Amino acid sequence: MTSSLTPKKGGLAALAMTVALVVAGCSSGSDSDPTSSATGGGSAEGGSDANLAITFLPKNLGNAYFDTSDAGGEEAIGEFGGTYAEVGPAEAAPDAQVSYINTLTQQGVGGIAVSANDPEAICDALNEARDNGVKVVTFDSDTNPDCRDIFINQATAEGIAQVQVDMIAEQIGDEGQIAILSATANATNQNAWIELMEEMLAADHPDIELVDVVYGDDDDQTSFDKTAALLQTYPDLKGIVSPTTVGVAAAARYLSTSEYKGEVAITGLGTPNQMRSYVEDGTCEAFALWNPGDLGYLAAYAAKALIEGEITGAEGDMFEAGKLGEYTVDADGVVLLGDPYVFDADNIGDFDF
Ligand code: RAM
Repeated sequence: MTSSLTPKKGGLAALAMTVALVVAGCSSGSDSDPTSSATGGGSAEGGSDANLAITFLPKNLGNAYFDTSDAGGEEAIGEFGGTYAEVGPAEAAPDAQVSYINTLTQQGVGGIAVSANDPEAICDALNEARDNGVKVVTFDSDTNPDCRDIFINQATAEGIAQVQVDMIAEQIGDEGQIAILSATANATNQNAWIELMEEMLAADHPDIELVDVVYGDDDDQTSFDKTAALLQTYPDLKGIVSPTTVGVAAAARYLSTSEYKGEVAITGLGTPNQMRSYVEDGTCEAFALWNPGDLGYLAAYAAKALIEGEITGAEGDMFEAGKLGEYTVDADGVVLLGDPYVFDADNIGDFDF
């Protein structure tokens, strides 16, 4: 298994180029069909009679993270000659994705790649889709395992929690009050990470006090307002951890023009392009993420392997994922992309996503 998000120099340059191509909507596959990948909803032939119409359903539209992950999916689907589409709600509400799933089932797509706003709320709709022959891949934020065929996990929950605990501890000198600014209250991924961060803080950082967990709903303005409220409520706050790209960017924007800039630490999970100016102006020392483009790319290849009947999602199943190489399905139908990666002033210039 490989990930192109690596600290090696050549890897960084290659990643920057790949990402630039993906963001520009180009496809690197010589056999790609830009007309089919530009439209969605129909079925496509992938060298067999398999229905390789695969639709991406993010938590919500208008989030740069999902723009990048879904562009990775589009690149992959272009490579194997399927039909890419993306649909999704404006707001990341628990059941906001249900109507989209029902429509995709009626349209008879081959696969759905979804990041879930809630572990349970979309399960009935997904299982109805599966009863009708649609393969379901969750990526980024899982449902309960019995509602999907495979979950593409960006990194282990322990690894994602640990890197954030390590960053905030280092940035505040391992003592003082901190708060967490999360996404939505029901998000499977953030809730798993927060639970582990709480355990790690309690076990290894006795002088750090987690005073509050608040929710910005992966909405820029709500996250901005929640940051202001945290700073007002806790005058001794030393740092904010935001395990969401929307939240960390909104909190950094608030801090960057406030009296707290450089005084209150901000870290968490962010995209380099959204965080660059805040790293450069000293608002944020370091933050982490993985490559969302690779995540979507891998989800698309997993959907293809399921649709073509090459795998069922059973432990030990193996499949090819284009430029990323070969992956193996672990227990509970989970496929692991790689490790989280820390961005700071020294390396952020190497990335463009
Ligand atoms: C936001 C979303 C997504 C999460 C990233 C880190 O874009 O909540 O689910 O994985 O942040």
